[in-house]
Amino acid sequence: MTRVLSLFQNLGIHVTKSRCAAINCIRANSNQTSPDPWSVNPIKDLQDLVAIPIVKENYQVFNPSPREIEQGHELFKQRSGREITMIKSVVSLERLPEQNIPEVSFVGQSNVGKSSLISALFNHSKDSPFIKIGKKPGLTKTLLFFEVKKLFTLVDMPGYGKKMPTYYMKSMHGYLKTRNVLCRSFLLVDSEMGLCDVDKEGLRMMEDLAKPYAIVLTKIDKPRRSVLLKNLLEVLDYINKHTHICFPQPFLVSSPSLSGIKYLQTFIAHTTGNLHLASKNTEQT
Ligand SMILES: Nc1nc2c(ncn2[C@@H]2O[C@H](COP(=O)(O)OP(=O)(O)O)[C@@H](O)[C@H]2O)c(=O)[nH]1
Ligand SMILES: [Mg+2]
Repeated sequence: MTRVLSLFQNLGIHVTKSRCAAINCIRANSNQTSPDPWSVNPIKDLQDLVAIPIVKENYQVFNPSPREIEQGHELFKQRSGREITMIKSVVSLERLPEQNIPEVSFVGQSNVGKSSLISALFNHSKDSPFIKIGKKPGLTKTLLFFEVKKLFTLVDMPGYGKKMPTYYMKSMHGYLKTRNVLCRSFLLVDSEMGLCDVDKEGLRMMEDLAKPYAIVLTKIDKPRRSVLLKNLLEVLDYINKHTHICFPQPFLVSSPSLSGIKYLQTFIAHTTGNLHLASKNTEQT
């Protein structure tokens, strides 16, 4: 805990017991009017650990209302059996499906939780497409395309990393560089491990590609809250100092508990042009 506190101090964040108590009190009261824990941005659940806003106010650019979050979530619900389907699994760039609807992709190291996250995004639909979740790293070796109600496509990418064969790397890079319908990528980082060298390599690649992307911290059910906060603060510091293209607000998710899933669903609905947000302070992204 001492190390965590000194890290906060290095990042210029002052933690006090009395302010924690005050914020806790406000949270306790506000929780009474917030019946659905899945609708909340999980960053808010860490706010009681520090006395100043975790994400600076001018970086809080995505602020959907509870109603908008329900609308975003609604888009991922499957009503009839074939509204959300896996349309293609491809290895080479020549075989990419021809799509004229917006696309978002999920990029990250093997085992970071890409397939689990896509599965969780579809979790509330009873006939979700079957998605393989790896016990061993490197299970997804192709680009998997999931179409949602003919409105947009989610793409599960092969995990990158040191052991990634050159042709996977080429197809991933080529896809990210040339895909015209790609409107946002999500680079996934394990919230328990924090940013590691391979993640930073991925971030440099995304910056070089200069295509819109955001960071998603996965597996937030695993680390202690203090560790999660420390790793989140490091990610925010990295975004601030080393990126120009990255969306300023990271997304926090847990696939088994579904924490943060509705909030991310809403962002995807918005970023693919399927949900207009009227909320004050929401940047047109
Ligand atoms: N506790 C926890 N485990 C997760 C989460 N997401 C993924 N996992 C586990 O991490 C492993 C790799 O997940 P997978 O989705 O296959 O990762 P991928 O290689 O990036 O597609 C599997 O054993 C998952 O059950 C999460 O949010 N919380
Ligand atoms: Mg996978």
